[in-house]
Amino acid sequence: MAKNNIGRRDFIRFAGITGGIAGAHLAGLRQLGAAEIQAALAAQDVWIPTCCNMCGGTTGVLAHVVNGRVVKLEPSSHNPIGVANISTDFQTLKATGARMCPKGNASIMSLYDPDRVKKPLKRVGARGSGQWQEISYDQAVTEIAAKLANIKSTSGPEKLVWFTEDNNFGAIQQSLCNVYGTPNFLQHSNICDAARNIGFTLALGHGRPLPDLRNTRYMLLFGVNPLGAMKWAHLPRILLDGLANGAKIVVVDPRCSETAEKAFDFPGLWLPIRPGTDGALALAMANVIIAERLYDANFIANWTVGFDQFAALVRNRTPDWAARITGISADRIKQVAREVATIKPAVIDVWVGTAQHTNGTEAVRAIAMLAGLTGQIDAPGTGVLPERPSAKYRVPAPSAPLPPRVDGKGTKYPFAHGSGVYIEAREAMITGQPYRPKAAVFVFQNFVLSMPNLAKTSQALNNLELIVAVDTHLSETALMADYVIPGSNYLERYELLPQWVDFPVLTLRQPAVAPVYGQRLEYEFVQDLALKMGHNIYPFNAPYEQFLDDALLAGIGIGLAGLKALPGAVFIGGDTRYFKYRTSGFGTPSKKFEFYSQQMKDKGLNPLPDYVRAQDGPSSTYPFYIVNWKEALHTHSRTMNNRWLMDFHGENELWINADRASALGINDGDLVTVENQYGRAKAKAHVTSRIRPDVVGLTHGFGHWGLGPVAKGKGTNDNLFVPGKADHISGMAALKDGAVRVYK
Ligand SMILES: Nc1nc2c(c(=O)[nH]1)N[C@H]1C(S)=C(S)[C@@H](COP(=O)(O)OP(=O)(O)OC[C@H]3O[C@@H](n4cnc5c(=O)[nH]c(N)nc54)[C@H](O)[C@@H]3O)O[C@H]1N2
Ligand SMILES: Nc1nc2c(c(=O)[nH]1)N[C@H]1C(S)=C(S)[C@@H](COP(=O)(O)OP(=O)(O)OC[C@H]3O[C@@H](n4cnc5c(=O)[nH]c(N)nc54)[C@H](O)[C@@H]3O)O[C@H]1N2
Ligand SMILES: [Mo]
Repeated sequence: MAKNNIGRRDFIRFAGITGGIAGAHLAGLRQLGAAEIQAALAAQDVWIPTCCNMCGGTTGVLAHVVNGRVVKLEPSSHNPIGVANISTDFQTLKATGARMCPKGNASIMSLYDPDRVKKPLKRVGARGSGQWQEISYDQAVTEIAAKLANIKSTSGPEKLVWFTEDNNFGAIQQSLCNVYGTPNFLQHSNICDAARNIGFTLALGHGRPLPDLRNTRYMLLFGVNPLGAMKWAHLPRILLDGLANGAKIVVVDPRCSETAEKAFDFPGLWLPIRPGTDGALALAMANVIIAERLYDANFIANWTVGFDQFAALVRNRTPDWAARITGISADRIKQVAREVATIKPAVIDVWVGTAQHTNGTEAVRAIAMLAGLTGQIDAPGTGVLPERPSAKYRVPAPSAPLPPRVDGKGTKYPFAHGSGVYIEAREAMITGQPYRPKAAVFVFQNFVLSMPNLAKTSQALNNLELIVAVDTHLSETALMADYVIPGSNYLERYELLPQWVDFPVLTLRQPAVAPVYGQRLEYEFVQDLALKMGHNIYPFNAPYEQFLDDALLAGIGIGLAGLKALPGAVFIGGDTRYFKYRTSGFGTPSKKFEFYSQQMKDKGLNPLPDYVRAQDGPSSTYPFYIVNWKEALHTHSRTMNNRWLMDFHGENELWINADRASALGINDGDLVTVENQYGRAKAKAHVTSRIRPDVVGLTHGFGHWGLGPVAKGKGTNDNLFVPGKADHISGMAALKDGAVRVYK
């Protein structure tokens, strides 16, 4: 069947097919074997609407399944992720088709990767030696349950620390942690964009304004590269549409990223900033906007608090002051300040390039102040505050009051992100303060490669009695485990996904094929483990689909079958609404946009977003800043065994400025040594004028010694060189701090 002929009727038909399977699920599919499920799907030629998970972007895709195998993925125009984030744009653009990225296209190679973990593995050699015994699933669950029960009774339930990804099956894992009695349920946002989230939350009471790039006239982008790190597949499209419509683009980035490059094709500027200094740049822009009275006096009078205190703070945060810190000239700072305050609407956005430093939250807050000064919030063509429908999961409450957390969330880090503080949890494994964890479970997390400072991670993990990894591959984290449980590929499982667009959308990830290796899915493993530990209660003893069905009914009033029956299995709850603060206020304690934060003051923190230096920068011994980034062909540390993607780009290169390289006798393609007090490794030099002279950098996620034979030994691990501290407000790992020396 040609995909172009897919209409609403076809989607209902597909939904019917998968709906049939779900019906069987609800009637007790857990008793059906993989072979039967396979048979049910086999001999079909269907397009199943689902959502990609090659990264966290959850693009809408159609999986073409022939004879029980996925043969092709195409973007689904029923899902706004891949089309546009504003509802009217979505309605206009979906007729022209949706977009997906190369990683999504290569999903099949991850699904059918011959190097996937196929059977549960038990460690037999020394930790990390890679010696395994294949064991039965039942033996694995039984032994893990017994060990966890023992740790709980002898040392206390809080000695278990559970780490997992954010999008996927979090509620069932939270349920298990609750009944087990550990408060230490952590999710990966605090190694992702937690500082962005907390910075915006402190300023405007919402953690995720989303840029309306298509309808804007000015884009001021700090530390974000939508054309390379496509957080969502529609971002490149709406950004390019915005430029084609005449918007001007200014990109603040120490290197000329794919997005910064657009400033050479369209009206715009690349501002090559010194890493970790974005906060100073934003404060100086605020200085100009206030001194020249370019602010939105009406918005400030009606919807903000603390303007006077903020104005007093930035009075001597002048362009000259910031020029010395940032390396951006005072004239440029004045020019951009004047433009962003007068060319409206303007998107003022910031992501992890700025946020992943020890001063990340303050820098994000300072940038958010520019949106407050200019009133560019929740209006068309600005940062719009999304409203998201949610599924309401029925999570069992803890049976007893939970002991204190191990990671300082809410105490040492009063404004820590909900996902916890990985850096502190690891610290506790090393120091035993406030107490020493004994067990860690990693579900869909490559802690070893994703966390800064490898030496610390190794030390921490070696102190644990029990490590369980649920992973599709023998990642570096799985290699440290005592038990490895085979994970699933997204094309094998369910998920309910509230989407990050500016109107309420909830979409379904659903199985396109049965688990390829007949393995239990992650959520089934969690249920099995809970049952084995004696928790014969909901939601562990219900079919997982029932849990989702209940959550959907409670959240959006339609169940799983209802969601499947919608075109593309996409629920749309309304249109984009603007200026929501005019009716309900901002989500801050004062209900206003806060230039001054009383809640920060109350916790002994600076109520104003002043500039503080990032903790780790260059010295005479280590003269280069080292930064890192994402690239369009790879996701974090997870795609480096994907044969298609590795064919396109099989290693990361160390970008180094041409002048500095020539002074060091380094030519393009040379193998160089990168080193600092934390690590040393070889890297292939990419000599370019597209990076500041005092900065080197590389794509994150390479340098594997695990994952699979394709990944092994390719490229360089950026996290070897990152000190491994946390931002003191959000608890966010500072993944882009650090300095190195480079030699041939
Ligand atoms: N220095 C530096 N460090 C960084 C970053 C950076 O820019 N620089 N980026 C940070 C950011 S933004 C993030 S979000 C984090 C990401 O860090 P992580 O959340 O750890 O993501 P990945 O590195 O992709 O590792 C995912 C692991 O899960 C496995 N896996 C993949 N798909 C599945 C699945 O469907 N099921 C199961 N069970 N396992 C699966 C993979 O094999 C891999 O081992 O890294 C952070 N770390
Ligand atoms: N292809 C692809 N897309 C992805 C992902 C992926 O792994 N691969 N991961 C997804 C995830 S989880 C996330 S969080 C997003 C992140 O999306 P982005 O925030 O765009 O992520 P990065 O590429 O890490 O960083 C953006 C830019 O910041 C620059 N930078 C580094 N240090 C600084 C600094 O101090 N100041 C400034 N101004 N810039 C700096 C880098 O050079 C880089 O070009 O991407 C998402 N999209
Ligand atoms: Mo991330």
